[in-house]
Amino acid sequence: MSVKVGIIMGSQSDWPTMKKAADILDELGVAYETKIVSAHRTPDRLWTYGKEATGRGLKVIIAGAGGAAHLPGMMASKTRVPVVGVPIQTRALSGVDSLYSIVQMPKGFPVATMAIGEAGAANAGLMAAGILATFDDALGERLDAWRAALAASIPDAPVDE
Ligand code: RP5
Repeated sequence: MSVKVGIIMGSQSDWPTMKKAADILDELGVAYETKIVSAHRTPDRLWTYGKEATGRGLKVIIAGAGGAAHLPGMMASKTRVPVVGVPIQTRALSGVDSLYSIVQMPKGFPVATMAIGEAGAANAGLMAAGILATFDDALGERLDAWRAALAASIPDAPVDE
């Protein structure tokens, strides 16, 4: 199975959040790779990753970063592969800093920005799967089944706990 999704993050400390994207892709049988790529600490690694992304067959890049979170936007500037951004929840500003850093891209270089934190990371996995499912019917069926199972798990009415 060739790797079509790259999950990149600015730091090892982002992995517990970004693992939620990987978990979804595991559930849906989507091959992915993981890599630490920091806009500030390893800019050359960022440049090389972006430059080679299309040639290596990547179809979606999920990029998570926190604080001055320039990784998703810089990656979007370097490759036409769609970038899904995940704002990491930070201690100082609860991830609002990450969100604003990622979402406010100038016209021309979009980043599909998810919610702050683990829900955003999980949704990034689902977003990547949805994109791949536009040209992979079998994956589309697995994604439909995943969504149906989630809907079926929601009770009709609340109960006293
Ligand atoms: C960002 O700085 C990373 O994405 C991470 O969210 C944040 C803090 O990194 P560490 O100091 O924990 O390595 O570049």
